[in-house]
Amino acid sequence: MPDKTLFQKIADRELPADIVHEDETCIAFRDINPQAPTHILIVPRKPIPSIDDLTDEDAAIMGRLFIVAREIAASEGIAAQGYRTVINCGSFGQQTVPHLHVHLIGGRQLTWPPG
Ligand code: DGP
Repeated sequence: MPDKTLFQKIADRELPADIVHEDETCIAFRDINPQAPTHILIVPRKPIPSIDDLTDEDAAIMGRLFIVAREIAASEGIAAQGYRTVINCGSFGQQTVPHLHVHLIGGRQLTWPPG
């Protein structure tokens, strides 16, 4: 059995986090280093390392992550003004935790393009 990822340890309550949502597919908690007033990570329970590892069997999981993002945006009160979802991938994408996750970022005016 491979070592658990950081985010699996959070999902299994082995590490603390400010959890805002969980269901059988995913867990969502506040980012430890928020880049905006609302910055939440939505993480599949399945430890898919990155977008680059996705297969057809992960399609429903990925759909669920974005449905949950919409639901959390509503509950956080950021839906009307708009928000951003981001999935970093690999070194050039500046992914630092090798367990796929959606960043839900909002609560302030964001800029584009990203750095
Ligand atoms: P990424 O760079 O896309 O892999 O994003 C990883 C995010 O995870 C980053 O924004 C910081 C956050 N993070 C790292 N360690 C922890 C932790 O222990 N707890 C929480 N809540 N967030 C973490």
